[in-house]
Amino acid sequence: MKPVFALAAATAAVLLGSVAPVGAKGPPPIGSIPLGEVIATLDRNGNGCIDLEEGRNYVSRRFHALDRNDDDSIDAVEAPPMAGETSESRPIALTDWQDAYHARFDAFDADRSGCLSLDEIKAGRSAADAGGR
Ligand SMILES: [Ca+2]
Ligand SMILES: [Ca+2]
Repeated sequence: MKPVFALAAATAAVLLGSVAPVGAKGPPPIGSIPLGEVIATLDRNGNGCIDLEEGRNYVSRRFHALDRNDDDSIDAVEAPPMAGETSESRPIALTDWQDAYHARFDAFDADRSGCLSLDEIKAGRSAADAGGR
């Protein structure tokens, strides 16, 4: 793709309100999944809540989908920082990505059950919206 064409495409994306990075694929950030769908999307063992491992598998899949050159590092080209991301610095190593997820999981898991209920996710997101990132 020639630079001038890429620029035109990027401008069009901005104008259309779609600012997804070029080539970005894979699952969306957990934080962007609608509240009513997040449990159904991530709850693989059907216990009605998101276990640490279920969320961890999800964010790991997402990491590898974003890591297009498979160097186990996500740079700013592969994934420009977006609102709601767990980290805004680049590049991000897989371990840092998972650590950020763990920290977020712990912050959300109010009753320390090791599993996030819909209420906990709802409360966690409200807290994040209020400024705690
Ligand atoms: Ca589960
Ligand atoms: Ca990479």
